[in-house]
Amino acid sequence: MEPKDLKNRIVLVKGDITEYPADVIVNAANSSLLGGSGVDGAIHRKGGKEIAKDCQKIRNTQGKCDVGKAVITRAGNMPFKNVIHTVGPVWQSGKNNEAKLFAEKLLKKAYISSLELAEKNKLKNISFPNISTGVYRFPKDLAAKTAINAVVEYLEKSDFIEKVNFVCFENENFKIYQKLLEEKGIL
Ligand code: AR6
Repeated sequence: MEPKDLKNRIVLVKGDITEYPADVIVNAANSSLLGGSGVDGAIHRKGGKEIAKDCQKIRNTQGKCDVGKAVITRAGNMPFKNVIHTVGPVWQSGKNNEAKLFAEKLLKKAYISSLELAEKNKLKNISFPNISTGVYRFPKDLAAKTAINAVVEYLEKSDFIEKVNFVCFENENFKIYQKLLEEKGIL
């Protein structure tokens, strides 16, 4: 696929994911699905009890959400059709190369699982936060590269998803994405 075609389907945004219009937003959750800090905290605060209720229901029926997997709930008080909750890998410092590759693979899987779940639920416009780059301490540049490559690979295979919004809360992440997307001719 030409960069110009991806240009229309990948959007870079600086700000709060709960404030940017989309069909569905992705939450960087943890395996318990019971909430936390960072973007998870913001989404549960804004969305209200409905999201926690749905997460609890999933816990009761399916159990915990493994790293790299994704589940879907309603969006509560937010103007989205749904929220997809995925779990990124925790980065451990002093990783050997094998462990680093495994972490990258799991982060890629979190993006792909979310896109697959969006498509399965007929959601065409999806926003992602910078999964694993906060509490889970994944190196920001490697996380951005992994996220962009996963999304590009998916969009090249399937034309169902119309828009993927990378919503960067921090300026540092925004700049990293800007540089990488420009290098690929997407921005
Ligand atoms: N909109 C968009 N991005 C945000 C927002 C927001 N409102 N708030 C923070 N971010 P993190 P993780 C960015 O820590 O590293 C939670 O406790 C933030 O700047 O939210 O995957 C969960 O329950 C960072 O770049 O998620 C898990 O236990 C990015 O979101 C754990 O943290 C991800 O940071 C998951 O850690």
